[in-house]
Amino acid sequence: MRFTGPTYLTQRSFRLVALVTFIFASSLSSCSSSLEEELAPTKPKENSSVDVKDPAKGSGSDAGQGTSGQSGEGEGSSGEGAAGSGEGAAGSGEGGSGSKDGAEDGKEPASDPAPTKPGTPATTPGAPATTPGAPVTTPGTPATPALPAQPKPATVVPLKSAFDFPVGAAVVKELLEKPEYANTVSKHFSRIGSESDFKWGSVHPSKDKYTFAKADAVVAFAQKHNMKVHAHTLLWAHDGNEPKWVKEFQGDAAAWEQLMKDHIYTVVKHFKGKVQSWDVVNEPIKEGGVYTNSIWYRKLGKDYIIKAFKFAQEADPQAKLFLNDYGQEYGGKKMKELLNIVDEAKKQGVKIHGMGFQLHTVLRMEAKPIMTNLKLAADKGLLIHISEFDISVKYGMPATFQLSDAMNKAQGEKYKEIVSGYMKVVPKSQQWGITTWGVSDKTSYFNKGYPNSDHDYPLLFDRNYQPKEAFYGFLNAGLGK
Ligand code: 9MR
Repeated sequence: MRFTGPTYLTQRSFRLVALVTFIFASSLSSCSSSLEEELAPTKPKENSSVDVKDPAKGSGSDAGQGTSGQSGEGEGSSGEGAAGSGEGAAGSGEGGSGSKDGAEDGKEPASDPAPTKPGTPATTPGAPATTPGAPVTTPGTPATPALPAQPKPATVVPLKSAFDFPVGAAVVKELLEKPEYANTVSKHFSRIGSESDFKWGSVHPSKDKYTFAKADAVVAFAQKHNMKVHAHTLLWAHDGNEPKWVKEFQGDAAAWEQLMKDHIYTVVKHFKGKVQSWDVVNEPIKEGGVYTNSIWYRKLGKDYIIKAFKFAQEADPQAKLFLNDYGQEYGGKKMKELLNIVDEAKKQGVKIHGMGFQLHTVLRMEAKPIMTNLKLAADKGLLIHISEFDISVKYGMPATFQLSDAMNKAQGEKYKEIVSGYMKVVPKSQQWGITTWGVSDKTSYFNKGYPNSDHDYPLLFDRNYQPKEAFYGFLNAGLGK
């Protein structure tokens, strides 16, 4: 669907479209859930994270359809200007262009991969957000304001040097073997995260087998370079991400609880003293405050979340434990329910230390509502982690889209705005830090598995590991420039 502009819509229907679009944006921004369900390969990889992003093997799923199912359940936005102006976002999507690499296998995609099928609509994780009523642009002609370049120091200073909280990058073990990737990570980041090496499928591929080699290698890299470790994730409330053997496990509720406990105990204890913080549960709540219908929810009810935190706390009382989700930065019932879980856990004597805001966002998303909701969580006394940060720019762009100078600068400014906003609204003692979801655009998650996805530029470093305006925007937030 493509809208030519608010002129053709009544104010009311435009708002409705904007809301649906925003909800769509939120669901896609997690780059998970239903899209992954659609694209899930039949066989999970042995001893690897479960890569469910292979549209070439997928069903020709429609990204729009895949996520609009979720959006039907909820109200999404807090109504603080978060709603997107939908220009073709709702329901757009195509059969997938074929994932190029991936990064998890340590193969980097070609720097200028072949464009996706000509004529396919461009979709992107996330959707544009402007204030309802604002003019809508035509795909291919983004209204990117002309902004000045970021001030730059004479030499490239380490990003981490500008911050007194940890600045992290989520890495992929195999990519750490590549010098340019490894050097960028060790020079600029003070914390390491991991895209998938700690996930259930990676560390616990069959009932009696734990495989820690990959995650151990990530931890060893961090130790060598004096970095902290934030591990992701003990449970992902989405069936596509637990291995087949878990889904096929038979037993009553007590047996399921034991299964979860064994996993959490074994994994957390293995990394005790080496991993400072964990995403205990990832993405438990959907739009509208609805619980994600995962196997854990079906077998144990909503209390599985609090139980998971309890087990993690018992396994390592020193570790800081996070509830990680996407889209709650726009408030609404989703945010409310996440905060309810925190309160309920407290009542039960279980501590949820922090909230992870993934913040896979897009260039035109407004920063203001994000800050309102970071503050809301901070006001609860939670540690706040921006846990999977990136800013996608290719929404509505053709498959051959190259990052323009104007967009590069606008992205730099957006990084600066969000990072400085975080520093402003989150009290220092609650700033758990900011982690980007990857290192360079070359190996960004968003450059694999999505239609038209080889042409996104969401991260701080370009395909040659050179700092972009995004890097300087982030840096300048820390330097107060
Ligand atoms: O970036 C991760 C990708 O490499 C994996 O294939 C995928 C499935 O395990 O998970 C991606 O990471 C997701 C993260 O675990 C949770 N939030 C959304 C991230 C992007 O989908």
